[in-house]
Amino acid sequence: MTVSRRNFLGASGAFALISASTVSGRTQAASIPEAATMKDSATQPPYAPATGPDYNPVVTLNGWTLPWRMNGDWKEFHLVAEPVVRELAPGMIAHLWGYNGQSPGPTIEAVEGDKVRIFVTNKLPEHTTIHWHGQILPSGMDGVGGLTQPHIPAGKTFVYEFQLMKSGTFMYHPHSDEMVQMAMGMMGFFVVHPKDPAFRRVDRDFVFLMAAYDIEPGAYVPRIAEMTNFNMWTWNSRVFPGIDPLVVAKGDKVRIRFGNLTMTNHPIHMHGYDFKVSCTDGGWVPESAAWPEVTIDCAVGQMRAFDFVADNPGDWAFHCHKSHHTMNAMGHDIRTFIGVDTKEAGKRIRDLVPDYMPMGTAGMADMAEMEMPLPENTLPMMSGWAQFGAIEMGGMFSVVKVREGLASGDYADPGWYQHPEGTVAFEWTGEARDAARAPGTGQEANLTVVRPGTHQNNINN
Ligand SMILES: [Cu+2]
Repeated sequence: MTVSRRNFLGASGAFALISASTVSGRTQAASIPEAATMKDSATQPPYAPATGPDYNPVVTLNGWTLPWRMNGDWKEFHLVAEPVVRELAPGMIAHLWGYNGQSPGPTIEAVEGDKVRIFVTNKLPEHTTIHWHGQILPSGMDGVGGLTQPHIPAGKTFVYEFQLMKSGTFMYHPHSDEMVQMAMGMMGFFVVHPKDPAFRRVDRDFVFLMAAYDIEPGAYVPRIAEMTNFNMWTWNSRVFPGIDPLVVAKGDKVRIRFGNLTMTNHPIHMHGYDFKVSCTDGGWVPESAAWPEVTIDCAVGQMRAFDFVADNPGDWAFHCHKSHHTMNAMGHDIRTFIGVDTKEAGKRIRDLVPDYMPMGTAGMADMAEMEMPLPENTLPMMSGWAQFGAIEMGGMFSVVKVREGLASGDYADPGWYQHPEGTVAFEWTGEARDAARAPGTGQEANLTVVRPGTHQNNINN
């Protein structure tokens, strides 16, 4: 973090002596807190509270939490709306709009009952506002440009003040030229921790927002008028293999929270577990009312959190279940050639286009392994490697890595899972099944299953 917490709080402590807490918000607001900024797109360590009630801070996937200062009994934050450069994954950057150096903006974390004062400085070329999605607050603090406040002109700073009425999972985004500003990446997470630190407490708490961009290969700026045909499906403005793994210690209670600011729904699926929705942007789901799922559909404008106990170690795929949302840009426009004899067609097309190479006649998997020449600043449709080969994914995909013996607070990538002997799918090397079947009897012959490195099983069907 570019602002050390000690300096930040030290400065605010000095200021608090001068300004009595009885002074009205407007007078206190005369001094603007420093706006921390982040240059890095790696997941930053959780930001533990040094003052106020205890809570377990969240981990923002490929993101960070905004530092604050206390000013009397107000918790003060400073967001700067501005153009940013965001790496979507190694090999591709995007010129977006965001907050404090990144898209999405930093996560805001506070506690139920806190009085928050949020300074918003507009360094965009046009006006903006911020809407605090899901918060119960005075109408004039709701951030709807024209309706509840004047738009914040370029170059100006506005102040939002409200008390956090309930704990839960929220977000912030502009309510001002929304189509452009959200298509450009303006959004952030807002977590309000319960006053009672024991309430629904978990050991690890991950958050991310979903955003979709349409960025042509070789381009840097999203097409802001696009409504359906997006080609970059992101979690926190990152795509696989640029999304960090979610690292979890075996036995941890884990929460994963996400919100959807794209233009379509995302069925979010995690392997290896069942889990329950614990929280929405409307509040906590009573434990007695939660039902088991392995996929949670998150509609546009919604937020969902699910909880599970990490008792099943492994490398567990975690992704949107729309298969086109686990792909990146290059190759989206490819035609279907499965089953087509492209030899003749290919020859004829090469007369016109010398480098032409028909692809995908047996599926598209070969594309993931091929080192295709790419235009500048884009990403292949499917990529990523693991211990057994190409993962053939992109977009909204990551891996939940559940490991034994991780220290609490250790989020470092532990590498690939070391599977216990005899627990990996393996090639069957016995006789061909059709030949072994006695014709006409309906009886199946003995099948010999050889587990690599272990023993031999005779399965008698
Ligand atoms: Cu999706």
